[in-house]
Amino acid sequence: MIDAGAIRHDFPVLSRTVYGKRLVYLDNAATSQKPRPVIQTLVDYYEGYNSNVHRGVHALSMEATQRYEEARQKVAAFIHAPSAETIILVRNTTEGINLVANTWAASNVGPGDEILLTEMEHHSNLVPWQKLARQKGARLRFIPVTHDGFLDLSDIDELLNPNTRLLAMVHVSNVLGTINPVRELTRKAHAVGAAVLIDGAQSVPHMPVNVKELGCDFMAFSGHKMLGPTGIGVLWVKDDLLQEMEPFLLGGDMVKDVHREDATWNDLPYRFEAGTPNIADAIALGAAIDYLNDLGMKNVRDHEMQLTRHALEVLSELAGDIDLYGPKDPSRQGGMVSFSSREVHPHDLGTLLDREGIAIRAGHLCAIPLVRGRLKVPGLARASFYIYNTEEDIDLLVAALKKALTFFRAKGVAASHVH
Ligand code: 7TS
Repeated sequence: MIDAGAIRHDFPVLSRTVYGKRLVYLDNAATSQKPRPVIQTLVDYYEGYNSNVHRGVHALSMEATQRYEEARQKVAAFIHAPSAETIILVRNTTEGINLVANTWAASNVGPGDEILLTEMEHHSNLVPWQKLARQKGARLRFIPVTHDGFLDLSDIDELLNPNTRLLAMVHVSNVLGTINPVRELTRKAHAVGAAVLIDGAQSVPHMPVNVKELGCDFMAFSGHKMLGPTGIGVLWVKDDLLQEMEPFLLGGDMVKDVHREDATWNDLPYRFEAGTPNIADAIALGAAIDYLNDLGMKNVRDHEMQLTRHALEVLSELAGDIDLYGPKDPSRQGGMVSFSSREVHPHDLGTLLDREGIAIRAGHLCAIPLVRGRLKVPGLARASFYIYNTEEDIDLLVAALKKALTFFRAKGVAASHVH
């Protein structure tokens, strides 16, 4: 069990006020807050052993290298990767996916090939594939999303076919919260010879994830959504594919030997980490993983399920005023709820909630084809939870929502904002 009330004390920012109100932070799918041990790890690095890695013979550099490589091992263990060599440290999920598009996919996707995505992808698992498909003469295809927010698998045996080179899909949707059946889909994709990339940005921070069990070939996620600093993320690649991949960024640290006309590549995974890496933030991601492991990822998931259950329950009191999106089933969705008002534009709702100290996300949530194309709304409001959120936070959200809706109704201006 997670004691969110106690955990909150580890997060300095949660004790601040916004417009004189206690901060209620419900924008965790965008980025999480950072606990003191993570912040202290950054300070310790810069005050105690700041230096470059992998190249120094001096004590500070060896210390930094050791801590940096320990962080890589913590990441590997956290997702049950078979070895630390299969962990590439990047900036974020977006960079991880772009790395795959520019390396493995650049050499393995050709004219007439198909890349299968879903209709619920974040732009970072869509736009890189659009460019690749244009360059290679490949075709993008999409698994549709049903009205209640699930993948519609009725045509999956046609969508996954011998032309499919890659299935790239989100594990947990950042818009609907839907937990996708990635393990089953990975098996099906492998049966037709396609590789599988999973966008784990909204799953790895919130539930136990085991890449060996899932069986996928690539998994990308961001440190900043799992208590770590910004600027550090992870791309995991299955060993046999990693061995074949050509480097993406070229320069220092990724080479073994360099001649005037050519060069040989460094060992794995260093050949994919050109230049000075994000040392401090990687080490602090290790501290974030320690923090999550101390809580236990199953407990994290259970806590968020409980919060989602509570949110769905109390939001149902507003059934006449707001529409809820996604599964509406805590066991089938991540810790978030998305909704829209029939009368008030989500940005206006977000702004009024902000005046009450409540931080939510509003808009297209970086998934325009899903939100505007499929759900056909201008935007959504999303409350997303983490380990330090309480049922009281959700009650404050609902009270503020009621107040905002009453305010707009009284002013009678709301309808003109919805377009
Ligand atoms: N994939 C998913 C599913 C995401 O939710 C996000 C960020 C990304 C990829 C990109 O992560 P980044 O760290 O590379 O930026 N999602 C959100 C969100 O929902 N609100 O703000 C960022």
